[in-house]
Amino acid sequence: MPEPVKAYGDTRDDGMIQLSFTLPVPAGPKGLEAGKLYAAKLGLADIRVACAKPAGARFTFFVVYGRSAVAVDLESLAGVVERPVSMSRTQVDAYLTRHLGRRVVVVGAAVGSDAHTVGIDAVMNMKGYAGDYGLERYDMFDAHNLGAQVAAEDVVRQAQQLHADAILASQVVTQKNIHVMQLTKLVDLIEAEGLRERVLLIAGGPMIDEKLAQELGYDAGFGRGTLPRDVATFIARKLVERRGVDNEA
Ligand code: B12
Repeated sequence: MPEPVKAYGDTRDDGMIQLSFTLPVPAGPKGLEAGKLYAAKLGLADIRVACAKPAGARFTFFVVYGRSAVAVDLESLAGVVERPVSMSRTQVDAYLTRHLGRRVVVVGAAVGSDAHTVGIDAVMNMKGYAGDYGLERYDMFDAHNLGAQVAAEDVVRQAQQLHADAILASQVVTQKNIHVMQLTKLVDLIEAEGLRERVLLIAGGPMIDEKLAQELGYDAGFGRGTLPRDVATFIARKLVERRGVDNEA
């Protein structure tokens, strides 16, 4: 049985971690002790303060190094889905050409009130993100980026008109659970229109993860740091897998 996992600083399992925080106390000897005490109450031992700098007149910013006894049991994460390594753009194009034999239609938007375009653009636009080209650049994707603040009804209408294989819904703002409401509205509409079995439904945004996406009835959720190739690979594999099932049926 695998050993529980602890943080690694200098030697394996030493539990050393570094964290930063700000306290509403002026920088100075009392502020420094307040920072150490705070770190101790968080459960750290062998505390060393690497930085205790004023952040304005009444606040102190701390960087603290210390030992944590906390360990994580990987066995408890058995239900978490590991995604296989993503294919490159050329590999995805070749895979789709070979196994699907047609272009994949994708419709994406920042849905509802969300005005943040950068995330959905990063995945879909030609230039892509972090050196990874977006879906528009793939030969085998027909990508339609509808932009931001697109009503769920319009996303569904476009998806129907274009016979979309996949819908990409971006949600960046999570205040008052607005993302949950907007993603739920979209999935409800798709189900009401009888489209759910026909489209892959993918949610994304910095606070979105696989667990939340699945709970809301989506096929996948992609969070911070997602590359276009991750999304392209998921869509390609899933569509080919579904086609295999259809052919067998
Ligand atoms: C730029 C920005 C804006 C710009 C947006 C301009 C634009 N055209 O997009 C403007 C000024 C308009 C703006 C407005 C607001 N913003 Co703003 N904004 C930001 C900021 C600084 C950067 C966001 C960004 O571009 N990130 C870069 C992209 C590449 O990252 P990403 O979105 O995470 O996308 C990646 C992944 O998440 C994923 N992904 C994202 N979407 C999707 C979709 C799919 C399908 C997939 C597969 C993957 C995927 O892939 C991407 C690439 O890896 C963030 C703070 C921050 N540093 O993150 C705040 C932030 C997102 N904004 C915030 C807020 C609160 C607002 C406002 C509500 C402020 C206000 N009170 O008016 C408004 C919202 C207006 C609205 N109706 O939505 C908060 C959100 C807090 C929360 N969780 O609710 C943040 C976090 C700032 C903060 N710390 O408070 N904002």
